[in-house]
Amino acid sequence: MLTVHGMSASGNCHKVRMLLEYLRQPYRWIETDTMKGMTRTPEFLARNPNGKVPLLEIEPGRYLAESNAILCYLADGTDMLPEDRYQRALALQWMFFEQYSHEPYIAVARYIALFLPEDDARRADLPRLRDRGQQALKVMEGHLEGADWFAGGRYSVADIALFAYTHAAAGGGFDLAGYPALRRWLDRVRAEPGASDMPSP
Ligand SMILES: N[C@@H](CCC(=O)N[C@@H](CS)C(=O)NCC(=O)O)C(=O)O
Repeated sequence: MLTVHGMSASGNCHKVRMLLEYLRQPYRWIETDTMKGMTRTPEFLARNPNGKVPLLEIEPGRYLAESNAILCYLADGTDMLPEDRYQRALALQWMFFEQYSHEPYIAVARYIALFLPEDDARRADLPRLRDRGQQALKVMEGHLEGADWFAGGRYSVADIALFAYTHAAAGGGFDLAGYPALRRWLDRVRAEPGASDMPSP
């Protein structure tokens, strides 16, 4: 059986849970709290030297890290990864966008706002992170004004990747009121099998 080493309050880990639930694939979830140093133990680093979750254990001793790589692996051959070459590349385009232009701002702002003490120096970064995060939300809004989904004309791994931290953006101080197309898309995703909001930390 597949094993996911993940933290329930992490959007990157939530992506994996949502896809496994959509696919109705049995799995075991090992709660791995990064705040308690569980990704920095010698045992965990032997499995993923980068010390991060999610980590998928495909079979004993065979691991895969990086949330969006895990999504592609699990979705291979299913309706969640577009078969068409261009549409599949568009799904990847949005997943790379998520990792480079969205997650580093929206997820990091959420982490600082929700998990770090009030006097933590990293709070000084919040205005810059929120500004850059708004830019990513505007790019998504522009796309969603003309399309229901991000790739392939239907729900796919690209939607799951972007849903993870977008639906939880309020935790980072983002107000989604000014993004009507994006809010309609969040509701479309929520209506898909296996979709769920992340539990509050
Ligand atoms: N690019 C990675 C990012 C993973 C990541 O940053 N994981 C965080 C939790 S959201 C983590 O494990 N942090 C623990 C640490 O850095 O010590 C992915 O998409 O999987």
